Amino acid sequence: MRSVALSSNESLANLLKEERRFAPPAALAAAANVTADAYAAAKADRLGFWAEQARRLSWAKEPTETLDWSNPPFAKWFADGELNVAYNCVDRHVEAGLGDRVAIHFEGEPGDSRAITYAELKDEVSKAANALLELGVAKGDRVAIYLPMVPEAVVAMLACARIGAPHSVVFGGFSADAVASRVQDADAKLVITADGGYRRGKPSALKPAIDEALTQCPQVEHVLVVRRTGQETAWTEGRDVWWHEITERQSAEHAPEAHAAEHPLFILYTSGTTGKPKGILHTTGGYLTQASYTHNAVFDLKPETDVFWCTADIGWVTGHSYIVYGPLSNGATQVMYEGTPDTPHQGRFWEIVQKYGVTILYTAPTAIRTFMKWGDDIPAKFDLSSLRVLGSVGEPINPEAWVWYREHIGGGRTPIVDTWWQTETGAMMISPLPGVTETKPGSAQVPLPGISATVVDDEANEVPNGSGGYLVLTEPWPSMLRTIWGDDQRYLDTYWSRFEGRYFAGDGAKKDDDGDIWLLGRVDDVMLVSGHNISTTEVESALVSHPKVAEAAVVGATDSTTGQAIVAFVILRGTAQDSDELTAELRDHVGHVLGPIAKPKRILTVSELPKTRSGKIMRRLLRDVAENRAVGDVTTLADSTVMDLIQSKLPSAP
Ligand code: 6R9
Repeated sequence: MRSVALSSNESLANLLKEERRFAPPAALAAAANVTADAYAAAKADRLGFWAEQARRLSWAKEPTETLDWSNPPFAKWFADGELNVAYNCVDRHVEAGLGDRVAIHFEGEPGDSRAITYAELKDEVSKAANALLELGVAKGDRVAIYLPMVPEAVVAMLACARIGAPHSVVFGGFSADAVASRVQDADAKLVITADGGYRRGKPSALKPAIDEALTQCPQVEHVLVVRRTGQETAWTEGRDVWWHEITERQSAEHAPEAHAAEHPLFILYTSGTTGKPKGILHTTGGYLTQASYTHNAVFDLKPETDVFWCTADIGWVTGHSYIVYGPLSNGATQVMYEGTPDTPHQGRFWEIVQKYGVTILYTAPTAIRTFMKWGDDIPAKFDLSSLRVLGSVGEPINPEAWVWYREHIGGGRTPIVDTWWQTETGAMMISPLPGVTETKPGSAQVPLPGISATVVDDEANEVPNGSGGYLVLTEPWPSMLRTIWGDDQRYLDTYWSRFEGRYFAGDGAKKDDDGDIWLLGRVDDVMLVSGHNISTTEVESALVSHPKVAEAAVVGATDSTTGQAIVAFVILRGTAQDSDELTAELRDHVGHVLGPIAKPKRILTVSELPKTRSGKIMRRLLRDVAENRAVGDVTTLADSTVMDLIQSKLPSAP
């Protein structure tokens, strides 16, 4: 990682002033699951607070100890407790008489739909668990999952959890090489995939990537194949097994075994910018406790009446914690959508909200900015009055996008929870509470009850209010990663070596005058202009606050006079036309909002930005373009042709 040293009297940009405030709606506050006293209670007795949250779950053996931190930073939570995650997500709701409640309203991209009740989910998970056992998967074996957004993905994950076989979900759409390196690193014994999935109106094959990847993974014994599209599929006799054939003949009874709280639940790879991907390891009891608690608290979930929809892909940690483990452990009813937001039309999301009466929507800033670009008239055609809480995750949300989300999707009524967390943290860490927090557009604001986070300077001193630095977590939390799979040293080096005794998240942040936290982007992306650290997030937010700009990505490019110069890539809104006058106007606008030091030296208008499958802008690739270098590794891009488009715009590109 490129590390940026902050000179002692220099703060990590603290330029943006956002004065808008939104109080929680009175009715929501009055009936909220969590009230302001939770903060004080958790502060007075942090471990007692988490022990109490663990009681949300059904334990086969109740834990008597909460945290074992005798060998930091290797944590054990609830270590002498035992539980089964699938039992907690499915069976116990059926036993409580909720078997007829819909767990998943599945909406396929071509328009097919399926409602799956908790009773049906229990049968499907049990059959799949029995099928895995028949295929020789035993407790502790790893299973790789490479599926589209179909209910079988949820069933497969829960079946693995049920028998204690850690899953490793790989984004459907990653290349064969990316799959191979992940399957090898986890030493997976079985792979679950599909013939294909629907994307942008067409079937898109998945199994060929597995066939290619497995030429490098001789240890994989079987490939379980879900039939989704019915397209032609190459078949390896003896190795490949149709999901429907094997599950159909299984018993719908499977007795869930209790697993130790620290038994591995899953590995999820984060791409990182260099080196081989890191297998983030999560375990059972602490992970489920925090996924369940945060889903209930941050969305104010009322499982009897709410319809929850998290638009993430299951291959992203957000899908793990807020499609599978959080909502299902809470007995929620949720929507699961297979496809893209513009298929067959740009109102598809809003049509789904209207169709199912979605009450809580959780999506990413990248999607919100795209909806802004498509125009206000599109959501206006649908009835979105069922919505009562909106969530955001994945990147800092620009204040302008936040306000647009609240106005045009939330009808000006809904609180927005901007939730900061990471694959490594397993569940939400910093977020407003919808019935408590007076929200500020663009700020994740406060650590959740039971979570300790702060902002420090280069010397690990906590910065005063009004200053910037590095975001750190100062106490262990239940859903924290336990290590990097097979590489304890890398776990220590990556997260625990920068600041003694503190977890360094890799993000820059500032505290405002009230002590609220604003995330400023990855420190690798921070720009150093004439000796000033300037955050990408603030310059991007300034650009997006101009009415003609839909999206912006800025990078620091080497510059002989200023060290680095700010280069901005912008996507214009609607009918706005690229011109020298507009570029000058945008530069002046940034200068006006943030100060002259933050004015981009160059502004390039583009039609797309390079993003990962989870919607994060890959600034590293834009830096390559801005510095006239050959573009680096693009294997985790959602669409690798984007870089060609951007380069073709550049007059000086080699
Ligand atoms: C859940 C997830 C983690 C990184 C994280 C940060 C960025 C996520 C954010 C946010 C500002 C938010 N991030 N949520 N930045 N505000 N609300 O995204 O996990 O894919 O591992 O990414 O995403 O930079 O460090 P992951």
